[in-house]
Amino acid sequence: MARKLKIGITCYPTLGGSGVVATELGKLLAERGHEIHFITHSIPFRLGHFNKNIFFHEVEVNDYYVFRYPPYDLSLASKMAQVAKMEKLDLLHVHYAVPHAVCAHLAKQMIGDELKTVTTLHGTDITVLAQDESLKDLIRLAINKSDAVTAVSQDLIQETRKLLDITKPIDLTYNFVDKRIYYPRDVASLRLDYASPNEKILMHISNFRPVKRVSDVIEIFQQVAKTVPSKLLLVGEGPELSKIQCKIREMGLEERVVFLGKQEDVAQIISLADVLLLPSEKESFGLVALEAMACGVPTIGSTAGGIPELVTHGETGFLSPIGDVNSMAANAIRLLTDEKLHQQFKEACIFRACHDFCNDRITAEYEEIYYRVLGME
Ligand code: GMT
Repeated sequence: MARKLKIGITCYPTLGGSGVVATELGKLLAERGHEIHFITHSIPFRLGHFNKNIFFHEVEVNDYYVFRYPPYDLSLASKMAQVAKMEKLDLLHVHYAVPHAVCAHLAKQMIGDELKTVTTLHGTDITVLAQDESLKDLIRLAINKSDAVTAVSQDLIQETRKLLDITKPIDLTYNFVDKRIYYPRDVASLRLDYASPNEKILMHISNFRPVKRVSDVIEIFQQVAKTVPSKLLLVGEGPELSKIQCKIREMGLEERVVFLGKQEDVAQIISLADVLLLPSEKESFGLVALEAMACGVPTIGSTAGGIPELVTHGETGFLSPIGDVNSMAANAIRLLTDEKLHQQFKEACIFRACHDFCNDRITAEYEEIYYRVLGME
């Protein structure tokens, strides 16, 4: 049996799907007997219960008076090296090229080549940052210096190659959901707090950044609400929130839209929905669509980035070109007015999430990559 590993994990601990995936992966690896050391600026928000194999090392930023900007990245690199040395880490698995993979490269230079580094690309580090000429060389360096690089969709691999001219192999490792947490919850009585028995629930969950096109969500809902008695539940918050609130008032939809703000228990909330709306402009994977899928909720969304690798058009949801709100609304109406079709989609969703994106399968894929970089195949 292969030896258990000591793994350092760095991610953005407080927001977004990348932090969720990194934290859940750490927890699953710990359950499999590996020793996991999170090296981040605060405790990852999904860390949850105590586990004897999980450790947290806080990165504290030096704020000397000569620093105009406190250098978080240098503090992180030093902390990575310090933890790697003290805990005799086998490898660092970092989520996001900039700055995390750059810091891991610096840490490796302090420790030596025996410390291996694995970088997972999640999207905006490539699709947004790599468009900036001033950052391209840095991102390329971070990728080329990693012992292994993974990306969360085939689309992101292609984008990375195209934008950065990278020839190094990139492993495809899809995001996953823990099937012990993400399954259709019994929310019959909770549902009555949001919608009457004859109403359908549409839901959108995001960080309300412009790339999520939350305006499209409202326009889709406006069309749906004309023919289907329904409510729209909006979960999350972010820069576009007040603009969206205005739009909802202007359209006279206040009575039919409910804002839930940021929520922790996504599985419970998503189970309330009949469909999830994800009309994003950019989406390297779309973790929320997978969370919905595992809870039996089909997605009506765009064909952006990696969404089509996750949502099978006509089986687990319907996809339309970015910005085509008429088509998205028509698809939502079709699903919400055909009970038999909706039930069929729901079953296909649960099956696909369990088989293709389940925690055991993807965790094993990451383990395989770790053993490969350590020459322990
Ligand atoms: O979508 C965001 O704005 C958050 C971002 C993040 O840093 O978590 O999400 C990215 O990583 C997720 C996990 O791999 C993916 O599911 C999202 O599709 C990806 N977002 C984008 O590509 C815009």
